[in-house]
Amino acid sequence: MDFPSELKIYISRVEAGIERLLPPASARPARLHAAMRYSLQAGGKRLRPVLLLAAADCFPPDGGDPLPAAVAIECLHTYSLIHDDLPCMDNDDLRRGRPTAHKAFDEATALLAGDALLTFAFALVAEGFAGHPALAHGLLRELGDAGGSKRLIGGQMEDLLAEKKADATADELEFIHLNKTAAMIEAALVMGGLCGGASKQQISVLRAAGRNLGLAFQINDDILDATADSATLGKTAGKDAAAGKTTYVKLHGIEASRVMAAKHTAAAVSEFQKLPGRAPFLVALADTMGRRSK
Ligand code: GRG
Repeated sequence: MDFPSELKIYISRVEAGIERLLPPASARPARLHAAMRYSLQAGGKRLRPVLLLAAADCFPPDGGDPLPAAVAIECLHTYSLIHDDLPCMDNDDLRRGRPTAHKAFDEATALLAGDALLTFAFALVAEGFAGHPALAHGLLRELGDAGGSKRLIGGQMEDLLAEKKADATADELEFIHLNKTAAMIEAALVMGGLCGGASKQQISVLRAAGRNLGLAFQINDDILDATADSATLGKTAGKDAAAGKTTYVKLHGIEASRVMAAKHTAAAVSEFQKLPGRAPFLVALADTMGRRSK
């Protein structure tokens, strides 16, 4: 398997899906649609939609196209980034190598663009899977749960609360990252499995893989925040230490954090290998993510 070429093909499918499925920038109100496209088309690794498409591809094709679900999860993820960057949250100026949405537009437009991407994600799944109501139901439930008050938004809430404390515990940190980061990665894999008609047991495998991949991803994110520069990351580096934030690096140090990330990556790989065909692309993606530099 030629991993870089396959990855490129998946990313192209996602980019084309975004271009085709999002309302045009000229749709009224043009400023809102331009802001949605600005953030969504700024690049980004497209990790979650690629995971979704690749998970679906582990199963025999059943005629349904998972692309609307892949674009939907990227819309929801992008909304969370836009809102996270707002002055009332992380107050950041740089995202995906460009000025953040509220810098390029204004705060109110950025807030609304985030809201619109969030609701659009659900509309896209409802529309894209209208011919498969049971699948649409499963996908919407997964997206709603992962993006909801107990997971993504709950993780963000606890993250904000933890910032006010001198030191968060390892348990609190794990709660934050299992929800703020791992929930959407897990949902991407599970939604892909649902599109591919995975069994309950295969869905559990995808969930376990997503949990481990999500934790590995976050630990690597903490390591990169402490070791890489803003130009490489396309977002402000060194923010965690500057804010005195509790991270894996602060709690455990760089070397122990690297070991933990490698352990979670290996656990994700061993879950992927339980899937039909041993999921070589997902295995390679997990390994590559474990060595990522941005
Ligand atoms: C505002 C509800 C709400 C949630 C915000 C996404 C988020 C939660 C916060 C951003 C800060 C952060 C470190 C989140 C953890 C998840 C994470 C590392 C997101 C960035 O994902 P990447 O690296 O970004 O996949 P790209 O730009 O490549 O898509």
